Formats: sequence, structure tokens, C-alpha cells
Amino acid sequence: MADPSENDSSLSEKKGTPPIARVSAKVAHAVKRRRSQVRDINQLAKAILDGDKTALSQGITLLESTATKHQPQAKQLLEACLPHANRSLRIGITGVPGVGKSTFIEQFGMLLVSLGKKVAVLAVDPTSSISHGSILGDKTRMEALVKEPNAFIRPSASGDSLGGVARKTREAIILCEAAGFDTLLIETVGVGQSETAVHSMTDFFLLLKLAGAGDELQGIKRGIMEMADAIVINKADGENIRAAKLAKTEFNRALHLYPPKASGWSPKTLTCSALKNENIDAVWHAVEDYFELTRANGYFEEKRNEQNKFWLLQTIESRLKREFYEHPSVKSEFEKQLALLEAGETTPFQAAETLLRLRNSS
Ligand SMILES: Nc1nc2c(ncn2[C@@H]2O[C@H](COP(=O)(O)OP(=O)(O)OP(=O)(O)O)[C@@H](O)[C@H]2O)c(=O)[nH]1
Ligand SMILES: [Mg+2]
Repeated sequence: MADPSENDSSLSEKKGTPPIARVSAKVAHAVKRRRSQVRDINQLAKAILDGDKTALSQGITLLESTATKHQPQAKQLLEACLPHANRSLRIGITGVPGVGKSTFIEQFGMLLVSLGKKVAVLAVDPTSSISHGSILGDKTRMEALVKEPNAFIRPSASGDSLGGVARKTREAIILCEAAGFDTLLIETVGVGQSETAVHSMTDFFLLLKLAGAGDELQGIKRGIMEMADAIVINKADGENIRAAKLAKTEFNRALHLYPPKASGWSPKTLTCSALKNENIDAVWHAVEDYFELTRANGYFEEKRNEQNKFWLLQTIESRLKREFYEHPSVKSEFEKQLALLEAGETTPFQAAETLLRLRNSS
């Protein structure tokens, strides 16, 4: 006979009806909790699909959570939103600090909203774990956009690695699309590898530049020039107009030296003034032309497929890595192997082999 306390559960409360199965109170509690979580997540997903911005924020916060207990919920939310994703134009915007990204996004976003678009602004900023997200402080610089019902602005996820931050932004894209945002602006500051990460999750890559004193091409990373679908020289106003025009010519010339892009698109060079709200529409027209071309020639889909493949591999790699380092046997053996290595009693390869075998053995 089982311990009567085992029946002390909500599933066997009813007198007269025999319990279908004996369920311990602990298990019943866990089942109940899971059910309520499932319901909550379903509700959250539904609110997101209804375009509720508060729910969208909550959803992204859940995705960003590093707590183990949130992982299944985050996964469930993503799965609920995934069938409704993939429907937006994703535009990456990069440029060095001070180039005018926030000012530009404010104007560009407002233009898009006026054209009937629903605009979401996200960021990949590997430095944001220290500064708590540049967009957050920036919300003052996006005063009008912040107030727009058809705009959503989210500061960068924090994280200890660019890969982690980028993955979270990538997942936030899915939620924004499910919430009906059809134009996504993904900002990153031009440092480190973050441009590559943003490039791997966007359809169009826009590089904001400043006109200098004839040294426009100096200090610009070749890889970034190659990624750019448009180079926009900002702050083309006042005394700066002439220099901006010169810079435009110079960039244009430089771009012609690169081999043709797989997209069939020739990158455009433009000037604008985000501050004065001048020529912002020309930038949008270039983006529109790009989408028209790449949708017609199939490159749009091709690139998305490539990106999906990339993210599949990235996800597998990061999961395998985490599981490996969190494996109890690996954890306990790791320090020992390090000590052996330092003492010259093993080689890096041998130590790796030992640790990897531990992971496989269970
Ligand atoms: N003259 C002029 N100033 C501009 C223009 N766009 C931005 N600015 C000014 O440049 C400064 C930096 O602009 P931000 O929009 O904050 O630049 P950012 O690229 O977002 O900078 P970080 O967030 O630090 O990376 C601000 O003082 C803006 O007012 C422009 O088109 N013309
Ligand atoms: Mg900014």
C-alpha cells in the first residue's frame, strides 16, 4: 500500500471518484505548474500575434533571460511565433559612434511609418552589457519614433559574448515579425565583429559614413565595404555639403573596384542629413530598388536560406559547447587536465581528447 500522503494532490481530491493513477503531490505540482506556464506562454504568444507591444517586450525579455527555468518557455514562445515570422524587410544599419545612427533611424523610421509601415528597431551592441544598451539612452534621440504606435524600439540584449547577443537579437526579430512589424532596422555600432553578425541576419546592409578631409577610404575595413549595399554619407548639411559630395564620389569610385555582388545589385552611394531630414527618402528608394531586384532574381530567398543555415549551425555549435562545458564529469576533470598541462604532463590534444571522451561516455 502506498503512503497515503502520496495522494495528497489536486488530482485525487475528489471523494468518491477513484484517482486514475496514483500521482505524488510533487509530480502533480510540477504538472500543474507546467500547465499554467504553457497557458501563460500561449497567452503571451497570442498577445504578441495581436501586435501588443507590451507583450512583445515581455517576450523579448523572456528570450533574453539566462535563467535555466526560462529556457523551455522561451523555446515554446519562439515555436509559437515562428510560423508567423519571416515576413519583414530587415535592414542593417552600421556606422562609427557619432556618425548619426540614432538621428538617422529616427528620421528614417518616421518616414517609414508615414508610408504605412510598422517599424521595429533592434540593436546588436556587444558593448551594451556595460552601457546597458546604447539605444536605451538614445530613446531621447528618437523622441518622435518612441511615441509612434506603429514603431517599437528595443535596446540591445546584454550578454558576455557577441554570439550570445546576436542570437538573442536574431530571436527578437522572429517575435517582432510575429507581432506584425514589417520593417526591421537592426543597428550596430561599427566596432569588432558586430557588423558581420548584423549582416548575417539582415537583407540589406547600410553603412553610414562621415565626410572627412579627403581621407574617406582610410580606416574603413575592407570587409565592411564589401558587405554594404549602400553607403550613406550623413551630415551633408551646412558647410559640410561639399565635402559630403566629394566623399560620395570617392566611395563610388572605390565600390567599382570590388567584384560584382552575388545579389546582382550595385551598391549605391548617397548623401543625407539626418539632422535636417534631407534626402532620407532617397535612401529608402534605394532600399526599395534593392528589394525589387533581389526578389525578382531570387537572391532575397537565397540569402535568407543561407542565413537560416548559418543560424542552424551556430545554434548547434553554441548548444554543444555549453553542454560540454556544463557536463559534470567534464567540469570536474577540466581543472585537473589544466594542471597536468601546466606541469607538462599532457599535451593540449591529449587533454582535449580525454575531456571529449568524458562527454561521450555518458
Ligand atoms: N550636422 C549634423 N549633425 C548630425 C546629423 N546627424 C546627427 N548629427 C549629430 O551628431 C551627433 C551624434 O548623433 P547620433 O545620432 O547620436 O549618433 P550615433 O551614431 O547614434 O552615435 P552612437 O550612439 O554614440 O554610436 C548628435 O549631436 C547629432 O545631433 C546630421 O545629419 N547633420
Ligand atoms: Mg546612437
